[in-house]
Amino acid sequence: MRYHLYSPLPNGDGGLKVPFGVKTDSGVIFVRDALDYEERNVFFLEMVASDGKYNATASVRIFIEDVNDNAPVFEQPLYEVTVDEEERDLPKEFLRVIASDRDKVNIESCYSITIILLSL
Ligand SMILES: [Ca+2]
Ligand SMILES: [Ca+2]
Repeated sequence: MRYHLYSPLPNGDGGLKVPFGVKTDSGVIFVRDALDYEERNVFFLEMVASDGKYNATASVRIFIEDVNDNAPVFEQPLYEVTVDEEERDLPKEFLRVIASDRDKVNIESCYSITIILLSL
């Protein structure tokens, strides 16, 4: 028995390289190239088994799981703020900074930091 894995779409899955291979004698699928959830998180492939005379086909769907591999990024590199002296209404919020994260894996992937003026 011989096994072949291929992308059913022309042009190698829409021009995207398939990062998986198959051992043609055993049907074992393996990761051949680095995976990146943020680039692509699902692959729809086709597996063909051939006995030399007849073929059978099965669909293979591979879902990539997200890991925390990107650092959070602030919306801007510098925040400047001017605060009046002698502020009486304390605590007073005066600046909010937000950082985002390409990873979806952690629910706290969006950070919001509010700096609160506690005393002057
Ligand atoms: Ca992250
Ligand atoms: Ca990730």
